[in-house]
Amino acid sequence: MTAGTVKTLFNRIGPDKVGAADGRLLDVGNPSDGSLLSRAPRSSGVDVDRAVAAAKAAFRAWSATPAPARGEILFRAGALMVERKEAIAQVMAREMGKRLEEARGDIQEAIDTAWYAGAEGRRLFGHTAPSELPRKMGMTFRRPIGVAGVITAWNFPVAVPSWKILPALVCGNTVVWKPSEEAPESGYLFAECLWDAGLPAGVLNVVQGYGDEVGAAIVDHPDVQVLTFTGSTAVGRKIYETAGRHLKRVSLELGGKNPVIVMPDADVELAVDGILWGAFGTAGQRCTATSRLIAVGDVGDRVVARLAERAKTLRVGSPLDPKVDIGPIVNERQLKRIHGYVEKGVAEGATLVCGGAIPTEGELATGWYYPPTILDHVKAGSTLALEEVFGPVLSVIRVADFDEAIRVANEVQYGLSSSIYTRDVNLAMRAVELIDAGITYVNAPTIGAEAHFPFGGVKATGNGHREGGWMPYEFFTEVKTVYIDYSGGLQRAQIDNRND
Ligand code: UN1
Repeated sequence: MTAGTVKTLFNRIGPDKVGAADGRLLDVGNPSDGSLLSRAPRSSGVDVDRAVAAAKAAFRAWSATPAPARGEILFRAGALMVERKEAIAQVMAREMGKRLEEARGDIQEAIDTAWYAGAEGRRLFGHTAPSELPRKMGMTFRRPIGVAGVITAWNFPVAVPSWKILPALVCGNTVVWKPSEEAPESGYLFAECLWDAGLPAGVLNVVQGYGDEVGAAIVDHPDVQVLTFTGSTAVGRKIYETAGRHLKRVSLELGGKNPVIVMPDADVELAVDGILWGAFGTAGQRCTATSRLIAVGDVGDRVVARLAERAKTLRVGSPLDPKVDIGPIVNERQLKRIHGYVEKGVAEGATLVCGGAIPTEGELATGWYYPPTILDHVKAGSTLALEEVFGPVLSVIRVADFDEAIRVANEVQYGLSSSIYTRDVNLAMRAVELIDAGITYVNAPTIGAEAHFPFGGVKATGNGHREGGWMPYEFFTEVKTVYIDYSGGLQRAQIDNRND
């Protein structure tokens, strides 16, 4: 690619489309072929300070705008996303390597969220309850918090930001967002739908750059009252520590090590379809990806044999080719990390069933590709059984019975998504009850959460919050309790209503 076609990207601070204050840029590569796609601002604390000041200045008017009117802007933004879906998908597929079909799905998830969040402008319900005293009532209202700091990952460059930004906005907060440095243009194009829909200047500000420069400055900024982050558990832990010192409200969406339990009575063909899609869709680069197959009893041999046959038919290649099943890994560092896990798994005694080698010849050698990889007889408690790989790697753990399957499912530090394949409704319901995870699917893959249901996990996957559905509206508001005494006299709670 010639230098002339390399795009220059921008921040957006208040009404201004600007570069980093000190003019620095970072390179954005195409993982399919290693070419240079664009240069984005490599911003720093100065840029964050300006963005936070713009967000703070915009807060008064935005928070005073009636919530239904805020919602209408989100509806208009949703309509623009529908119009621009293909154009944004094309950029996303090039920036982070997601297949076009999946890139369209990523944007669709944001569109779904826009409809939900827009309508929430006419809800944002409070509660009313009877008072313990006569001629007195109690009720609650929701109030916006202030400036929200949003830091997101590259693997869902539009969907995941939409889960955070759209609820934050309809609740009346203003936002400073750092999109991932791997997908800065996808992020900018999503934000542009909101600006073009009529979002006032300063309500949503975008600051491009690296986590340790821009992200850290957002987390540490005293005028950012609420933070939401999707990324690794290690970074989430640091953010929580810093934010804790400031007493900030924080929502963290972190790692996963998602299991599929296959029982001997399962429909094996259905399970294989679900495991292949869950493990190798988006090249395994989802926090919901199927990372462990826990095969119970004699189903192990059958399911592994079918998986191996089918995995070999999956095509690895350009995300722009509709015949391709698995696109590239986002960058070289991740590719090496994934391969390192596979080597470690083999060293720890697992059997390599298929994949497991970085392509060194032909077209695939020019990008960051990794084949669908299955390791069988991975030992419970070994590295591959416990750590998040974030690539197209499936570890098969063989167990004797249902109880052992649950024990193994729960032995990891994470608890995001999970699944069981069985025809036995009692076992399915027991799995729903016993698996430590935020999401459990029955006879369906671990990926594919819908925008109107809560999304999030337990243990080291998060800190107790949920995105999606009705829950983020609680997170992005403060509750105000109001008592109205219309008795005309002093009434003392806990005292005047008692005669004991
Ligand atoms: C993520 O990987 O961070 O359930 C989000 C799914 C998608 C969202 C994944 N709807 O796989």
